[in-house]
Parts: sequence; C-alpha cells; structure tokens
Amino acid sequence: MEGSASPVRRYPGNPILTKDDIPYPVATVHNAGVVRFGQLYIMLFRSHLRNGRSIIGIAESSDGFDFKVRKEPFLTPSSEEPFKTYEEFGVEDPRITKIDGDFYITYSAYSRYGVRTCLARTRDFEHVERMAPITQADHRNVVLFPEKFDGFYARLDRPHSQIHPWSIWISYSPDLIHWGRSQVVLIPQRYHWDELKVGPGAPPIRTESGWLNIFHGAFETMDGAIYRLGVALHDLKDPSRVLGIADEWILQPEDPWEVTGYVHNVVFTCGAVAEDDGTVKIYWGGADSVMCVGIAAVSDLINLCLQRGRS
Ligand code: M1P
Repeated sequence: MEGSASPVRRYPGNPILTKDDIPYPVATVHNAGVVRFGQLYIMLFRSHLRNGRSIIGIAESSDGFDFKVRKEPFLTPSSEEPFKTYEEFGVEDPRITKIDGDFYITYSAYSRYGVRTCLARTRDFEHVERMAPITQADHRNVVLFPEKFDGFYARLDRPHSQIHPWSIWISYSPDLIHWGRSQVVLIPQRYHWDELKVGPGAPPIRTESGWLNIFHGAFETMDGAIYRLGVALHDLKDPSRVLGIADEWILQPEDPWEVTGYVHNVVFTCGAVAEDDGTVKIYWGGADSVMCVGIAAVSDLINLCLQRGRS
C-alpha cells in the first residue's frame, strides 16, 4: 500500500446483496456477520422489515462473494422468555465467533427497555439455541474473541454514556454468560474521523503481531454523521493492551450505495474473514441498505496500526 490510498480493495461486483435478493419482503440487507463453515462462507445479515423493525437472515457462498439467501430468516424476535421481552422491537447486527467447534452469535436485542446484547449458539447453522442476554441495557456491538485468556473468555463491547463519547470496552467471563473486569480500551479521538463514537465491528482476528480489531467510528457533520472503519491492534496475550490504532480510517462511504440509502454515509462492519493467503475479506453494510465486501492485506492493516498510528 502506498501513500494514503485505502488499504481496502472494493470488490467490483458490489453490492453483493440487496433487498431484491431476499426471498421475503424486506427494506434493507446490511450489517452482516460472516464466517467460514467447512467449504462455505455463512453470512448472517440484518434486514429491516417494512414496519421498521429488524430480523436476521442467512445466506451462503462458496467463494465469499456470491451469496445465495435461504428462504426463511435465521433469527426473528423470540416468543420465549426471557428473550421475548427484550427482542420485542427486533434483533440486529449479528457477529459470529467460532470457539471450540461451536459458532457463537452476539446480536442486539431491542425493546421498550432499550438495547442490550444477547448470545446464541449453533453448530450447523440449521438449529440455533439462544443462551442468555449478556449485557444490561445500553450496550451493543459485542464481539467475542475466539480464544480464552488465562482461562477466561473475552469480549469487546460499546456501552453508551451521556458523559463521555461512546468508547470500546473489554470484559472477561468464565462461561460466556457472566461478564466482569470491564475496562475501557479505545476512545474516540477529539477532532478526528471517529470523534463522535467508536464501536467494535468484526470479531477480533488473530495475527502474528496481535489481534486485529476492525471497528467503526462516527464523525458528526452539519449534514449528519459519517460512519467509517478503522483498525487497531491488541496484544496477543493481554488484549486489553492496545499496541496501536491507525490514525487514518481504512474505509469511508464512497460508492453511491454507501453514500445514499436507508441511512446516508455509512460503512459499518460486523464481520471479516481471514484467508490463508494473508488477506482478509471485510464485509460491510452500505448506507444501512446493502451488503458489500472488500479485500485488505493483513500486513497493511498491521503496518497502519504500528507505523502510522495515532499519538
Ligand atoms: O446507522 C448507522 C449505524 O448506527 C448504529 O451504530 P452504533 O452502534 O455505533 O451506534 C447502529 O444502529 C448500526 O446498526 C447502524 O448501522
């Protein structure tokens, strides 16, 4: 990567999914978690229904670009407690992490009591078992690390605060249900592209140099907020230690379907897949309306964090 060109090469066939590809009536398809599942890529994506509430659909692909959507949604608001109460207004923004052979899905659950995050588990992407709400209200963007640290699971999340710009925190758990030892790890930078708020995006990706954390940041303008993607590197053994944060964003809304849509000027990621050739496929929702993908070299992202980091 030279100069300040974006390290993310957009797939020329973007957008890879639009509402017209969904076999049931929806207004959008965006903010998808994506993982490898055997020879397939599985995508869990969010769609607004025409009443404004969201559900989660599922699509699969053999190459990570060309996705076929299943006839039925994967996750809709539960009719069973304790989930029923907290998913009343919809389920949003799924992230998927494989831990010891199981796939764990974190998603935002909306209700009259606010937004909190719930955890579900699947082995086969046919059957899904809801496990528990794992945050109180006013938390979302929970991503799980795929490994334990000193016997504890770890996650990044983004609580809301009236006092401080919304920041990324880390917490630990013995069982994925009960979480604690929370501390703030990444804050918005004043007068920067992410000064309004930041939030975890894709579940962290293990590299030789550290955990890659591809996150989103928002900047307030007179014309509304602009959502962009950034990258940070966390210590492999102690992920609460941030080794570097790229000073510049790695992706911003540029294509027409990122600039205009359900919410203008948004690129928002919930998933990225590391490939054996040293690249990573980054998936993002464009303008809260469509799904897009691009490719970056992992080494470029690491260099941005370590060589061109913010002070
Ligand atoms: O509309 C842009 C995004 O706004 C929210 O992002 P955050 O979690 O940072 O507040 C979410 O509603 C997200 O789904 C949406 O894409």
